[in-house]
Amino acid sequence: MRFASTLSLLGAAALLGACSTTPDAGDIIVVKGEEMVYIPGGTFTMGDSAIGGTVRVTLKPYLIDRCEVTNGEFREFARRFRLPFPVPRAYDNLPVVNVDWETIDAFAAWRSCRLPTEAEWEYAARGPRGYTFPWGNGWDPKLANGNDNTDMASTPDGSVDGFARLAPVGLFPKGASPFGALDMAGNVWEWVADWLSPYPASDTAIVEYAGPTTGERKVIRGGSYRTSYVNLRSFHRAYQPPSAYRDDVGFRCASDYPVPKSLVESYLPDSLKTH
Ligand SMILES: [Ca+2]
Ligand SMILES: [Ca+2]
Repeated sequence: MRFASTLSLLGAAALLGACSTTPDAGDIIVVKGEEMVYIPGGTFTMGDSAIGGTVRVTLKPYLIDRCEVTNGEFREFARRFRLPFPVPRAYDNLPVVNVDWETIDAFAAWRSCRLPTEAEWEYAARGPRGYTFPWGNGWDPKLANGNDNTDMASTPDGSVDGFARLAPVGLFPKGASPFGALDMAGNVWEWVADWLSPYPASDTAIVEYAGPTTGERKVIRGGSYRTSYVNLRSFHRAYQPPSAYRDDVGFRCASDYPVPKSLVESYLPDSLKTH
């Protein structure tokens, strides 16, 4: 999803212009027309000791979509490859759902991106301080589109997030992750690249951890408008077969950094263009 906010684009351009050769964490970089946030490399603890264990992971710099992929974005892909896509244009700002893993993997390649690894997804959501939720450690139902009818869904004043089903992407800016990614908690679950597997035991941080190369179930992350805050915790793992279609599972793309010069929009300073 690309926001046509002059302010945000000017702000990003100013930020990038002030840099020498490397963006700052959370800077927005537009790649093939889509806003992605820059995440510097880092080492963090993936998972949670109370639910399935942890693993130390070291990541190289990468980009991840600021928002979930929308119906509007997916429509172009479907048209190009003559895929049936009977979703009305009125829903173009909603996240795409009912998409199987193979199809979205192909979408990511078409966009010159890829799916995030599970580790990249979790780091993008929790940030370097390892928050429980993208915004911090405390649950707040106003900061994400979760299930309005579960325990703790309501705030003390009785209000909820305002969406019984899908919300347009990017409507919870106060729920942004430390890197500026939106809807990492709730709205739709998000497919990642990895097959489900227990985290490996390791005495040292694993570089670019990406799970096993084969499996039967793909990981989904972040919870959805159907789920309680428990599933919206950023370390929570769920899964389904790659052939599954669900009306509350979508995705976002990631990319290595730097990206090829030809894919980056013109406002990016020459100092940031490589290859
Ligand atoms: Ca909701
Ligand atoms: Ca989400």
